[in-house]
Amino acid sequence: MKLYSAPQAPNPRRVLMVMAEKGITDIDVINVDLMKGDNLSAEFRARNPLCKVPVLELDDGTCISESAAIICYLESLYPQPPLLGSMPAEKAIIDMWDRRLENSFMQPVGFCFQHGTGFFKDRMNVVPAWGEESMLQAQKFLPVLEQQLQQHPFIAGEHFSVADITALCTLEFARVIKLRAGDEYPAIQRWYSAMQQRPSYNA
Ligand SMILES: N[C@@H](CCC(=O)N[C@@H](CS)C(=O)NCC(=O)O)C(=O)O
Repeated sequence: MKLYSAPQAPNPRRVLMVMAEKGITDIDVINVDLMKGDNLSAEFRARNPLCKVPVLELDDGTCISESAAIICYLESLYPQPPLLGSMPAEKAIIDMWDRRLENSFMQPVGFCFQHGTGFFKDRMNVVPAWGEESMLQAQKFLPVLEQQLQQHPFIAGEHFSVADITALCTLEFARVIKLRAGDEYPAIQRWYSAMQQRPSYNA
């Protein structure tokens, strides 16, 4: 299998961290140059019509995009350690947090980056006011995360899960928009220190 990835991009990093947590070493990682627009080529578009990384290409040529879908596939192939939960309620709570993180944190951080910096202005309409609004939306999520982490060691509860990976990749990427969880968020800081100790942190 091949994983089309990009250095420093938060969504491919989610998949790379899952691979590291599960000890998956038999997937070739191919870096795509997003800045040069290699993901906009006809060849890449055939793998993902939305022209985004990550994409997992199976040995028969089937292409799976969307980080959550790729992670779900990897969890089926490599069930240990479980990152999507084992019991029905646990699975649902992990999925709930992962969706909250994608919709209410990663997406506004991404919009703020795109509309605030104009990084991809060659391929989209940049609306600076939308960037500002997205920053406010992303900021609103930090107290939600803080409250959850005051009550639990990990985002979805008592165990490390894919939700921690999505949160970490988003929080670190949020530096580009100068959004940080400062001293007013002690539980997030405690959790973040623990995340940095995991071997997958450097994936
Ligand atoms: N919903 C997708 C989002 C993928 C995405 O936005 N990827 C970014 C990198 S993190 C990308 O490929 N950007 C390149 C571009 O927009 O041209 C997922 O979960 O994988």
